[in-house]
Order: sequence, then structure tokens, then C-alpha cells
Amino acid sequence: MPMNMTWRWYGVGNDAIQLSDIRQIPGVEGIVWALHDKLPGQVWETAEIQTVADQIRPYGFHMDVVESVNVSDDIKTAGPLRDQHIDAYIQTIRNLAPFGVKVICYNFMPVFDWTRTDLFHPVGDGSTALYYEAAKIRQDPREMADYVMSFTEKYHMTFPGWEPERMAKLDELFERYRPVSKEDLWANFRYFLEAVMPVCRETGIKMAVHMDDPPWDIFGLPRLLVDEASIDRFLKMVDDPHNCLTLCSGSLNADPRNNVADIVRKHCDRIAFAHIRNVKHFPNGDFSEASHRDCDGDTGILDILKAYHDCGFQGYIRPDHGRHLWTEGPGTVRPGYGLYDRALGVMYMLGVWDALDKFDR
Ligand code: CS2
Ligand code: MN
Repeated sequence: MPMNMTWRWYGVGNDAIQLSDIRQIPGVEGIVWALHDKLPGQVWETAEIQTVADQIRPYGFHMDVVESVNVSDDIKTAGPLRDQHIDAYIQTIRNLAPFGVKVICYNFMPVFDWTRTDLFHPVGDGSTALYYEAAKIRQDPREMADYVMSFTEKYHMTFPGWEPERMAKLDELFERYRPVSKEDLWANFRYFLEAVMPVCRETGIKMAVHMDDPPWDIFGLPRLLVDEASIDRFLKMVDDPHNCLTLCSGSLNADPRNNVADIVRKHCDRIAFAHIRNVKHFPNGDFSEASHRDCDGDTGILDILKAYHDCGFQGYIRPDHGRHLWTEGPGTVRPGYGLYDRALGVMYMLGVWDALDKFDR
């Protein structure tokens, strides 16, 4: 039973990993890509997309999945530029379609994308991983934002969702989100999706929202996609086969009460993109990211893969964050996006999948 193994790559000059390296990892069929220098609200022009296509395609990879076309703060807060930015988003979808794009991964998190307090935390075996120390996420987001942005300054590396242009105006951004209640955010989300669904139907492109990471409110900001009930609500809210999920196992399982395998079984037909990431929990609420091997974390990677297999999942899948191994460290690697641990993750997932194919009919 085929699933479609992919690899997230940040682009020429923006990722130390070469496409020629990725090609040597067994089973990787496609590159998950983006135009990382675009700000939310801007149109992705055909010529810019073509440049990336010309880089990816000679290696035999498909480019079916984009991660991410980011949604602007005006769309999320119903600001004055909302409709203009939605028009730009629609135009971007139209421009992506001729390149064979099938899935757009995006998120609807207010202000920040993933939030961690340590990007290179010792795992105990000499490797490092992203880490969340609950006690450090207090009322003031500035400390954490400064910490993440210090990597941008030191290593000239920008992170999606952490655009320096936006982070420079952090106080202003928080002001804009202050009057937006959780219900307002849901309403703005619905407005956006209803506006883009027609072009999705026309082009066949699926919108696949990423889970909130971590899956709870932080710094007084509401977060929507946090558990099974909110996922149910989201899928019902816009009940269209083009309104889909990027089911990120590690994001959801940062809350140990979430059972990702159950969600896979319930909504397999609406999962366009599977992120496999393993998380290890500590009793005080901290968590660390872990290798993809089931027993190295608490996410239930084997149960999740079995659930996908039982459902006949044929969608796109990728290893999500890995640890930083061997020569990888600050400055040489994008946090969570090294070569080695993700390559091991690919092999682990394919190993489980091949075994299920062969022995579990
Ligand atoms: C990703 C997300 O690196 C990651 O944690 O899984 O940041 C994801 O790319 C975005 O939320 C999608 O918009
Ligand atoms: Mn993810």
C-alpha cells in the first residue's frame, strides 16, 4: 500500500542539506517546499515558483506539497487588509496549481508558530533536540521571542512564522490580537476558508491546516486546533473534502491526553499530510522532542503508523523535527531539521510500513 514519503527542504542558500543528499535517502519521493522569503499576504509569482521547480525536478522529486503559504495577521485578526490578503492567497493557489501542487500546509496560530524554550537541549546521548520548559512560558513573550530571534541574528537563519519583520513589531502584534477572542478567531478562520474553498475545488488543491504547537493557549493568545474536539469542530465548520488536516503527531501529543492514533482512525479521509514527530514528557509539564523510534518518546508512533496503515492511507507523510546528531549544532543546522535524525526517521517509518504491508494483511 503506497504512502508518499516526503522531506521538508528550505531551498537553495537557505538549507545546508543538498537535494543530492536527500536523493540518497531511501523512499523519499517528494520535496516539501516553500518560497521562504515571501511575507504573508504577498502573491507567489509564477516565475519565482518556476525557479524552485527547476531546482527540485531534475532530481526526480515531485513538489506536490507546499509548507507553508502563511496566513497573514490581517486575515487572522480580520484587519483592514484581510480581503486584499485573501485575494493574494487565492492568486497564489492559482499560480501553484500548474506546477502540480496538491496540498498546501499552513497554520492558523496567532503571532507565533511553534514555541520552544530551548532549540538545542541535550537529550542525554550527546545529541540535542527542541525542548519546552513550561515554567519559562510566562506572561511576557518577549524573552522567548528574543531567544528564538537570537538565532536569526547570530546565524542569519530565519524561521517560518518568526519573520524578523513581524517580530520587530511584537508589541503592536499583541495589541492587534488582544481584542480577538477564541470565538472571533474561529469566525475569522471560517471566513478565510470559505473564501478559498472555491479555488481549491477548481484546482483540486487541498488546504491542510497544521495543528497548534503546543496545543494550548500561550501568552493569553487563543489557540484553536488543540485536540480531537477542536479538530471535529474544524472539519464540520467547513465540510468540504478540500478542507483538510496536516495531522502533526508531535504537536498534538505535546498534550499527553491527545491520542493521535484515534484521530487518524476517525478522520483518515481528511488527513492530506501526516507529520510524524515523537515527544517525551516529563512530570512537571516539560517536554523534549525525541527520535522517531516508538520507545524513545510517548507519542505512540507505532500505533499511529498502524492506524494509517489500517485506514489505507495514501497521502503525503514526512518525518517532522528530529534531533541534531554528530556534527550538527547551532549554526550548522536548522533547529529540528537536520539531515541525520530525519533520515533515520524515514527509514524507521518505512521499516514499520513495509513490515505492516508484508505481515499485517
Ligand atoms: C512545522 C510547523 O517545524 C514545524 O514545527 O511542523 O512549523 C509547520 O511548518 C507550520 O506550522 C505550518 O504552517
Ligand atoms: Mn509538524
